[in-house]
Amino acid sequence: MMVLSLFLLLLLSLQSHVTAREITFPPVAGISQHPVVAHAGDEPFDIGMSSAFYGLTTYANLPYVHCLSPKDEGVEKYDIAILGAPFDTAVTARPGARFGPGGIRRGSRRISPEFSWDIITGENVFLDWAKIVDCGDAPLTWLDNTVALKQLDTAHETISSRPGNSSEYSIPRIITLGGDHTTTLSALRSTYKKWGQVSVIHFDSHLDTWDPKVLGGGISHYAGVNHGTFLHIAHEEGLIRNTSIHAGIRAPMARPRGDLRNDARCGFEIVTARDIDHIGVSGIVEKLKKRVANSLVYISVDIDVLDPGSAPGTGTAEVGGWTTRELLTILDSLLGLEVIGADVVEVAPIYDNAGETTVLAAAEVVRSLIGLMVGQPVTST
Ligand SMILES: *[C@@H]1O[C@H](CO)[C@@H](O)[C@H](O)[C@H]1NC(C)=O
Ligand SMILES: *[C@@H]1O[C@H](CO)[C@@H](O)[C@H](O)[C@H]1NC(C)=O
Ligand SMILES: [Mn+2]
Repeated sequence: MMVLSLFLLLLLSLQSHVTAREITFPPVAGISQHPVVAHAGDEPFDIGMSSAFYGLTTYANLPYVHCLSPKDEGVEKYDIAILGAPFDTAVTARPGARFGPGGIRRGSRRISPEFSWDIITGENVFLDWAKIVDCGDAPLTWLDNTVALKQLDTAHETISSRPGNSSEYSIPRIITLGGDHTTTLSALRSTYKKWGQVSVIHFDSHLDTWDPKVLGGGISHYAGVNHGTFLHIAHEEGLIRNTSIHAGIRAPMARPRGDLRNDARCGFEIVTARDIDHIGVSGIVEKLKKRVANSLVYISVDIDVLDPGSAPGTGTAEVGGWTTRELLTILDSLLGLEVIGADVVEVAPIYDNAGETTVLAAAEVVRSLIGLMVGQPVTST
């Protein structure tokens, strides 16, 4: 009898514990506006952060939208679209960036839109006026680079041809998660169709304006289209303005004068990695802003602009680069530029470390790029 009543008492206390913490799940993965709510007695409270590990992995737990659907009906509207470009068959050093989009999303898992008020600016880029979604990855073949780039051209065009959610944008902006740097060529082809020529701010340790004759093209035309020549090709195709600029350059050249002559011909000025030691972050920001003043801007961030200590997970690492903090301050200081497209490329998680240093950095760079897009005064469509 004694044992039985003890048992009943235990059962009763367990039961009351369960009813005191009734948990409801958000109706969709991607938590914006759908926090996980628990009830302690009569008081509901928002568990909030716990939902960062809920459902499938999208960038910063943003909602997934099937932006590449061939139909318009049923596709949710958006203002800023995250698009993965899993492509790495046009690299000159180590491959692996086809896993970059997945890596960057994994690096962003902890970010939850509700818990993203910036301690410096007081803003929350996710809960501003723009509707931001993750479109998943574009389907790209790994067997034929020409076909893969055409697939990516089509993906960019499809996504930017849908109407914006807000009246601020009639053309949605895309932030591409690379993928090797060749993928930027597709993005620039698509921005050219929508906006005409844009100025490029190109964060990289390498010039990437190599003449295909110098880098790969001696083999075949096909081989000449690669992650070290795409800016040369973008210039030849008339996609970019001659007011473009590199930032963070330090890698060796193939020819002492020819490479630089060709780089200037392609419309670029150069800020080297070591300039930061002489003119500081603010001097660099000033140069970048001055160069692209009064034009639409595309920002391309090759993660190898960072020092390998800050981003080991990349194919063509070069020592002597910037720290993550320096890059983020430079990016955030570009607020006010009219950024119509952006990317973070060359993230190769297989060379990353157990602490996921590179993908965490890349995820934060994406957040800065979103900040530039939502924070700017919009003067064009
Ligand atoms: C998207 O558009 C709808 C309808 O205009 C609006 O109610 C909603 O607030 C917008 N979403 C965001 C996140 O701006
Ligand atoms: C860009 O090209 C225009 C016209 O082709 C020229 O007038 C201008 O000086 C060039 N700007 C730079 C920075 O090279
Ligand atoms: Mn590059």
